[in-house]
Amino acid sequence: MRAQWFSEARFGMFIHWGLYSIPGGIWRGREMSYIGEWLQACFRIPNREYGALAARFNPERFDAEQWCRTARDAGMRYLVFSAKHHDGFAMYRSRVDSYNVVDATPFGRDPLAELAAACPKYGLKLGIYYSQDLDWHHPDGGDPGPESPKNHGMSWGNDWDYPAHRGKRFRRYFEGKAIPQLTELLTGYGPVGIMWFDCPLTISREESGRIVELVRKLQPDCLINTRIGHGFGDYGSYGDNQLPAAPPEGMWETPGTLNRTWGFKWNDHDWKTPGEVLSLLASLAEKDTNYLLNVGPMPDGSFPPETVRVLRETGKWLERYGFA
Ligand code: FUL
Repeated sequence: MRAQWFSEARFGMFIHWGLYSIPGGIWRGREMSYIGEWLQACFRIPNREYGALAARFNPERFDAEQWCRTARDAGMRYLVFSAKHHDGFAMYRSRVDSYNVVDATPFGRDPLAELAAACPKYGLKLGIYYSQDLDWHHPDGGDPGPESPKNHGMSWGNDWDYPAHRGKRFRRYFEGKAIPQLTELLTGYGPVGIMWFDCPLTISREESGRIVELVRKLQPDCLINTRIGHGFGDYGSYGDNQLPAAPPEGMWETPGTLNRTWGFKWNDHDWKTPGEVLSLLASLAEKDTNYLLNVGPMPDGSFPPETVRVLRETGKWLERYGFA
């Protein structure tokens, strides 16, 4: 069964890493209270200015093998890497759009390629996060418009660079960027275990279905989470940090943070203890729900020391009692 590995996996590593990791929640001396990867929307930073962060992206300590080893030693069986978050910046080499980590940064390496090569060595399945709807860099990226409710006071779409909501044609972004980039991701990195989609706010049923078809065609064994939208998907994504009440049918996963953010924030020190992680893992496992626990790597490419400590302790405990 193509999904068997997922039901048995129980524990995975979510990785949110991007340009937002550099300011780490602080922009021009002002600190945001919301999750770090929303920095651009929070401060309504124009793309010209936000994109300039790319010139400073040079994570000398990035080591895909080290990331994978940390995941494996924590008892995790898969990882999901943010190939493109809502800011629209591709964290892999994209020929479709030069707004990507290889072409736009002094780093010039493709972290997704390095992770794809490292994962199998540590028994990990590779998953890819792709924001299929929201894209703040593209003029036609998903935008529910000024009448729709805000997200913690922020616009969902980029209405600071591109205010004319009615002139936006999602289709142009969808055909011109999302589909071609998804094609790159599904053809350039070997077997993909999961395509992890998010925030289906404006995408149509037909468009979500098109993505499903593309994944099925290019990677028949790849699983899709339900945040693809419109009831599609192979397994259910609960809300962020959500503990399900009753064991549901089918396969489920809860994405969770280790502190209060996904993308790295300099001043978020509110770490869960290994005991808390273990008890969440156990409660979720009891409900046949995988735990996709997040790591927000720092701008230098390393994991925050606290993250490493908590994950190491968690893994040691699981091993001692025969769970890993
Ligand atoms: C949410 C996103 O908006 C957050 O930035 C994060 O990626 C989380 C896992 O999903 O819906």
